[in-house]
Amino acid sequence: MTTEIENWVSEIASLTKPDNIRWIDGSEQDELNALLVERGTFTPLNPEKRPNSFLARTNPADVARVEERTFICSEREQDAGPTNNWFEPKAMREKLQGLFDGSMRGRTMYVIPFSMGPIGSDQARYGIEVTDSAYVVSSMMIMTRVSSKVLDEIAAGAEWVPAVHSVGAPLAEGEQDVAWPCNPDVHVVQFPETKEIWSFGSGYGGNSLLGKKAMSLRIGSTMARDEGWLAEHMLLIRITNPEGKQFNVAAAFPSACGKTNLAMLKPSLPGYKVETIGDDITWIAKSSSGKLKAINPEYGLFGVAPGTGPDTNQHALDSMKENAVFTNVALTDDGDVWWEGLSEPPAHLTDWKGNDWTPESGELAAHPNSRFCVPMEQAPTVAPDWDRAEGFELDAILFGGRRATNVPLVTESRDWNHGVFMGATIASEQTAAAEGPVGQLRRDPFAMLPFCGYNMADYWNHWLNIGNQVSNPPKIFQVNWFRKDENGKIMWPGFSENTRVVDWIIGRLENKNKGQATPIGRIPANGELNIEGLGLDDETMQKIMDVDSDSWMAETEMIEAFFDGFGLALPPEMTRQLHWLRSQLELQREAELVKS
Ligand code: GTP
Ligand code: SPV
Ligand code: MN
Repeated sequence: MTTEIENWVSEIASLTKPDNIRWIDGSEQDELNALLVERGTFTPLNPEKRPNSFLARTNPADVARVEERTFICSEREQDAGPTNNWFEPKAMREKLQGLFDGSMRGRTMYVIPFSMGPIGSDQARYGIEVTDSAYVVSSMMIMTRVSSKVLDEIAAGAEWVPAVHSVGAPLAEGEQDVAWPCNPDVHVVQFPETKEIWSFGSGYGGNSLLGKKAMSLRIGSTMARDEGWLAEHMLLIRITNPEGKQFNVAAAFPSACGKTNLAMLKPSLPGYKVETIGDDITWIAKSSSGKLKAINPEYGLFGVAPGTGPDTNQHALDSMKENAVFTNVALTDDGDVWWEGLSEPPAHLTDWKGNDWTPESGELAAHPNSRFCVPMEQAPTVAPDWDRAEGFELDAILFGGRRATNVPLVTESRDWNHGVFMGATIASEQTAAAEGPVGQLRRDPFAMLPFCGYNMADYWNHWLNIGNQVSNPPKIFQVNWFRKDENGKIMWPGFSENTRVVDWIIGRLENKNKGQATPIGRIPANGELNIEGLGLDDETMQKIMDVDSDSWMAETEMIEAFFDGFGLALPPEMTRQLHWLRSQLELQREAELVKS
């Protein structure tokens, strides 16, 4: 152990004033789970139904990431950019000193050494999280590699990210604890220059499991900028096609927009195989062969429960048969879990708030952002070599979002720079993964809006540079599973049937499909997308693929307004791409006029 870490731990302890300090080495899972049961944070599930599994119910006010309370504290406001909440670092430090002063009183402070990426790999990065939440420790042991070996790596000179977490609910002498302690004054704070994380108030998900969004994306993206790699909100899969050829694909979709589902895709076309490497975060570096290579820095899955059922994602269900922690799902009368989309609703449940529930209750039994948490290794689709240190060379990158209108099922970019424009202009209807108005359309570039640790415009520039530094970058596509008809019904069957889109994309990589040029990129030519047996008529397919010049012209206005917010930081290439798109839309409009 280094004295640097010891000094830091005692410094944090003298600020937060816990009763005890406990160093975690990764062997404590069972002990902590038992403690969480004793305290009432965990309800053990029926071991005959689901061995070694638990249900946690949070405080109903602590159920999702809180983006309004997430701060990037760079020295200069310009370095956080217009899409982040910036706060002056010195003022924030003072604020944090106040919040954390005595915040762990009456509790144990756990010290968790963790690694994002295989320990010892040159792509791995280390962190130490201190927390007063046993739930966080137990979850971190699933989601990251928690081990005292991390301390050895640090002692041997590796860098590490200090991450401080407190639920902000000190206990007075003799005070009875609650099942889910938290504090409404949530602060999730990143200092990109000193690579520090401070999180106060929330015990939930990305707010408190600091290896995830805070380190792997917010701090990760700034490390990546400085060191010449990419830290992304992406799933990572290896696809084997019917000819036995393998393709590695990463995909960025905003929160609750389908990453975990695509990561565990159960192919609907014969001869295809999809193996899971990662479902939420991908770190990408330049490989020696002129390609980009990727790893999943995480160690577990923290997936959205609602909507996960035998018809949508059987593989995900298989991953959570045992050793699973569920948060904010409903409890069945026989001690198992339930959520909307799992099966026909049972006659009686205990809902996520702990109340009696029947189908007549008129409320959701599970919170829309309820989650399951399991080790990666439990995914039945996990690639046997998923955590190999050398990573996986990327053949394609997909960008997507929830778009009821405008965006076709699949579009191929013309080249890398156009692909970066596609990523930069992704918009998506908001989901329950974050506090805020569900369903409202917002720009979510690269699905990184809540996760980019620096100026988004500089991040686009970094993307442009990385692609142009390698000789064989992956091809970039945009997908949209969520286009709706005039009755508000999603037209594309999605889930397993997304295999058909994957099939077309691989056909493009192999140069077997030609596609059809449109102003926004190449879409499948007539007959190229295999829709055999789906029962989709021509009119519906036409609507799923349609590129409408008028509504796209309106979209360019929105894109321009969004770009304007970045001022001089906007890479000129983005403006060039926008002009090109407009000129192509003009041409299509003229052609349509001639035709009519
Ligand atoms: P985060 O973990 O928040 O980053 O979410 P994610 O991107 O991994 O999303 P996930 O795969 O968990 O899916 C979120 C929701 O979208 C679930 O309710 C899914 O059932 C639903 N979903 C996923 N894929 C599809 C699809 O192809 N079609 C439709 N209609 N819904 C989908
Ligand atoms: C997301 O919101 O993108 C998630 C869940 O993956 S959380 O871990 O809370 O960030
Ligand atoms: Mn996510």
